Amino acid sequence: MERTFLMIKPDAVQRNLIGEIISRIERKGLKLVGGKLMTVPQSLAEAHYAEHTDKPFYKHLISFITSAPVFAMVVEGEDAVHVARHIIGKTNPSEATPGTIRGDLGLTVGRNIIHGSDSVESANKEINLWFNTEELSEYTEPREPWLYE
Ligand code: DAT
Ligand code: MG
Repeated sequence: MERTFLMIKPDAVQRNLIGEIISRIERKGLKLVGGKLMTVPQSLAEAHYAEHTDKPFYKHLISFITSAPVFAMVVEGEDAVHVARHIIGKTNPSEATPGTIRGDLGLTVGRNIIHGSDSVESANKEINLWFNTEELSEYTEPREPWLYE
């Protein structure tokens, strides 16, 4: 089983879309193993988006992500990193396919609803950055035999 890091961004929290988004993740079959509403400290925002330091949108990105609470999550499932990115959709919501989270709920790249780790390597890094091990739960769901062969 694979784990990935997801973060519902301030725009979606302010638009009361937490329930809608978690519902999609649950219905897909991914298992929530950690979740918390939090205001992101500057240092965490900078560490999380370190790869984008040199981008022209970096400053806006940091001020946006620290502007209001986010809902951070760890989800688990077969191929979870890829599956989550797939249901999230393309970075720019205006190009994201309808049916995806960004395609259905977003309009612009600077307000694109949710973050999802882009590889197993970054998922592991991001999970460690955002969560302590005691904040993550290991448990079995009764639906599992109906999700996996
Ligand atoms: P993703 O979030 O799909 O992994 P990314 O890692 O390339 O996309 O960029 C991180 C975030 O930065 C993205 O979710 C929104 C913002 N961003 C990316 N490209 C942008 C652009 N051209 N203008 C404004 N913001 C941008
Ligand atoms: Mg990214």
